[in-house]
Amino acid sequence: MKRLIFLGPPGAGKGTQAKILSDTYKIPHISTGDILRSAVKDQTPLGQKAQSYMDRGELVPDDLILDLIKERLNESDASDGWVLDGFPRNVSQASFLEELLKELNFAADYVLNLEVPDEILVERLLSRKRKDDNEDTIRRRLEIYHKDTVPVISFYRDRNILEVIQGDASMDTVTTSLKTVIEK
Ligand code: B4P
Repeated sequence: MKRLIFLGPPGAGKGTQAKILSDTYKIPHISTGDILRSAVKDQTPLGQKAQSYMDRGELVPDDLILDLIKERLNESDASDGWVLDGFPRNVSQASFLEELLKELNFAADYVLNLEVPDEILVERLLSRKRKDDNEDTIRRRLEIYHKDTVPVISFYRDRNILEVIQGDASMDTVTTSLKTVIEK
């Protein structure tokens, strides 16, 4: 049984690697970015509220995300493990998740922090050409990452479940490094 949380800046490869681990270990891949993008595409009430934040490269407000994660982690397919990708993005989301996992009698096994230098992230994201991947938005997402998400790294380091993986390598190399940590 595996409960894995990915941390890392935008474009670090969280989504890419989370999908691979989800297929390898047959556990659901829960990506708040994918959930939000699909809500925007379908113009659901959540999508309508989230869209302007995402287009600006801001985090969407916690009140839009917390209930959504709670519901998703309570679904039956999440009882045997999961890969969380894109959540938590700030310390208040991390504290919420910690309480929620306690209530569910679960604990995260590993928090996998993918490290990649900013210059490489900008290059990767510009070549991806997603709607929120223009240079201004990318810079804003990186600023928000440094301000709001970097403190989450210390939150988990203090709990002794943080593993740092160099994400500035080929996709296969990164996957191998991740599996080495998870299967040790
Ligand atoms: P996310 O969907 O989480 O997107 P991301 O951080 O930009 O990308 P990720 O790190 O997953 O990169 P990927 O693998 O795709 O968030 C989007 C937006 O949603 C946020 O800005 C925010 O507004 C909102 N949001 C999401 N969660 C939220 C939350 N919890 N609270 C509030 N708001 C939230 O890789 C990027 C590119 O690099 C790809 O093209 C890939 O092919 C390439 N790549 C990957 N690994 C590589 C490697 N090893 N070498 C070369 N290229 C590689």
